[in-house]
Amino acid sequence: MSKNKHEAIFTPIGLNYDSNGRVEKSVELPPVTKKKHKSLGLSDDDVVGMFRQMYLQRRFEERAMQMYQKGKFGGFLHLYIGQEAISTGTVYALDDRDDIITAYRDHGWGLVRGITANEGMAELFGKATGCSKGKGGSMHFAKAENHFWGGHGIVGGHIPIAAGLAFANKYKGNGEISCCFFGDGAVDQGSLHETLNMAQLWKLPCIFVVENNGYSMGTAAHRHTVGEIYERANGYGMKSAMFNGMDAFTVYENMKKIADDVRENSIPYFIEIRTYRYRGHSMSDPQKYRTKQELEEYQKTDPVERMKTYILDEKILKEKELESIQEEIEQEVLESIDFAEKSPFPEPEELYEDMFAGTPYFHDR
Ligand SMILES: Cc1ncc(C[n+]2csc(CCOP(=O)(O)OP(=O)(O)O)c2C)c(N)n1
Ligand SMILES: [Mg+2]
Repeated sequence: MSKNKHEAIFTPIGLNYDSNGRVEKSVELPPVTKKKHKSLGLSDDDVVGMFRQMYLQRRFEERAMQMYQKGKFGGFLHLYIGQEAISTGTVYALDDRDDIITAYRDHGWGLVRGITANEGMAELFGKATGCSKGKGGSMHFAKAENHFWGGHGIVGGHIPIAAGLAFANKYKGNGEISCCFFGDGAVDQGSLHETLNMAQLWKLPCIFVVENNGYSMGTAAHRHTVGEIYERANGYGMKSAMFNGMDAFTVYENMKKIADDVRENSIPYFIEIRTYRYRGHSMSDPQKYRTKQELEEYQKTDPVERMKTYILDEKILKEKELESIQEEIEQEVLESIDFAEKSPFPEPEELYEDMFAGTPYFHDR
């Protein structure tokens, strides 16, 4: 049977090569900033701190993956590997008291917002010493005292909560803003559009950020959504931006400017940050929907390697010093595995604690 045009478009798998033999990519990355760290207002220490953070997120997840494969814990495990410049650049651009909320690809966000490797690994292992007392697992990292509100499993489900956080901040007049991260797979969920409408109507100081990593499970972004994602904002008269998420400086530069605007003028903002996830959607993904060549194309722009090269080129640290930081982080992660293994599971009674169901409203009826 001859293939017609439509069959080619709707092929269930296989983003291969286009007719010119080029690797067909699921998302196009815009250029990165040309500015150096000092002109962005970052000190040498900030740059080293950013590297530390990205490397911690990377090694934590690589080890978590090994532990999962060894059967040390079960459930889902969605890795953030490849996207670390977004969490890192953002947290450096925001104030520590600004609220952050994200979806289930949340380990990197938790770590950069102060969850320790111990607390994170213990949470994966389901132990009582975990950041959510072992009752949340991979998808529900949280640290409310650091204004990190999790870790949410329902696609688009946390977007209205971000508006609620922004509403609370505006109501209290505390000058804090909220920042909500979700995937390209969430952009057509009704919850996003209902929230954008209210956010614009009430001028809520909230930044809505799509981490467009090219895929929603196994479906490439350009096969599951029409038009340009950041242009969704136009329908609501909301300000928008789109930029490269494989470079921490680019994320920092843009997020800082946007956060200042949102804070100063109490307005919402809609952003698409383009990035790429190196690993499968979750651990059970055979990744038949993409080619090895496509993955390799993006790995050439790896955020961790890019930062390492920058630090050496700018002579911020010597190679030996960088290596010892890496070694330190490696140890921190290995120790977290030990900590998680030795920690106790929560007691059965703890199942009834930290529950939202205990409101008088439900009990009295
Ligand atoms: C409402 C809802 N529908 C479907 C799912 C199943 N599901 C889990 S993750 C996912 C894909 C989301 O992709 P994206 O938003 O791009 O995030 P990414 O995994 O790329 O970070 C889907 C469909 C879900 N969790 N919630
Ligand atoms: Mg995605």
